[in-house]
Amino acid sequence: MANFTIPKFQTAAVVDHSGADIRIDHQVPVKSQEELLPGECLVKLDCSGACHTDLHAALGDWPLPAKTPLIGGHEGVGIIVAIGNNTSNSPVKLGDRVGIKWLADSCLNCEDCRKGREQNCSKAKLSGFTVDGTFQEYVVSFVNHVTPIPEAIPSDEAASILCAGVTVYRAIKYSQTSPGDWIVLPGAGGGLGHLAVQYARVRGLRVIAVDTGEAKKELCLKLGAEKWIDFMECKDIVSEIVATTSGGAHSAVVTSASGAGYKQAVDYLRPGGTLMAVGLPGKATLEASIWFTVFKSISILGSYVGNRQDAVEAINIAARGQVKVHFVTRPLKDLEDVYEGMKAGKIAGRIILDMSQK
Ligand code: 8ID
Ligand code: ZN
Repeated sequence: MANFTIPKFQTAAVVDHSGADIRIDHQVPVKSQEELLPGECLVKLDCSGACHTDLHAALGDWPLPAKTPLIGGHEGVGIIVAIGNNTSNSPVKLGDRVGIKWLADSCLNCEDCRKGREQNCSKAKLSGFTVDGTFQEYVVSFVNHVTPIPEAIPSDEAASILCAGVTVYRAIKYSQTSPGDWIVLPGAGGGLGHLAVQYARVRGLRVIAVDTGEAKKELCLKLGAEKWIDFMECKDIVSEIVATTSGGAHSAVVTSASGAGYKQAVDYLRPGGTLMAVGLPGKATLEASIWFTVFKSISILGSYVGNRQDAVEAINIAARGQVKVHFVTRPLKDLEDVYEGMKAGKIAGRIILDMSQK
């Protein structure tokens, strides 16, 4: 059996209270093997993606508060170096390379879990929100929910599939679309959005990417979007989409981090169209004409990360090379600066934090 040396202390990026700057702490305790509870595993992380959700958690701008002090992060990949004593029927073993997702754990026995909506389990533990996440060298996670990473995909390429990828994969899966249909992606140049462009193409959908700036435009068109709309420049997004799609899009998957991305979605969908709400602005409300929602038979659905099966499906598509995360690698200590870039909307694709560069 593999034997790993586990240090007593490690480096982590800590948020002391909501709205505080990131503090890099080199003396954060690491749980020893004996301290792990049954079902828990310790993962030595190679890297972690930085999701806009981590920024919401650090700012405390959601209706639900995160734990504090908080170690954020929920797109981690690493090796299992310890498993709690008395863990039974573990689907993973020491030395396995696994991914850590937003949904760190769920009970697997309640109605939500049994129906495959594990993310809605009332006992769910959330990485980087209700339990410490992947912005540290060693994270405690749970054997039943970590995702085995196929050999074909390197850790840095796999990381953002674990939140951004899974989330948009599932949203598109339930978007009630068929090959050849039009899908609008507000937020297309961001972390979730640029993967949505690719998962949509894998399903044979025709993509209208909505976002802003040259870098995001170039990225979206390179990834297979058929049409680009800059939301800062376009005067009439509804007419533009209705004209391009000869009568309205079949679906919109909104991954914008602001409420503005949701505006007009019901207006540019064709009858029978589906709005998938994914982006999570904390205080915005969805304004839609009830009359036209009914008259056009529009579906409005919330889509929240994915279950274990969605994760396996999303990572397998990426491991086959059909979807690729566009990313820049930075050291963990740059996290505060990464958040500044995210606030300013300057990041096309994702930033991956390399845990070996402290
Ligand atoms: O399970 C879920 N539903 C889930 C999972 C993971 C993340 C939801 N999220 C949420 C995040 O909490 C965040 O609110 O999805 C949102 C997007 O996360 P992200 O992709 O990690 O954020 P980003 O990389 O900053 O991308 C957001 C993009 O939205 C664009 C920005 O320019 C950026 O490229 N955008 C904005 I802000 N306003 C827009 C608008 N009006 C817009 N694009 C089009 N129209
Ligand atoms: Zn996320």
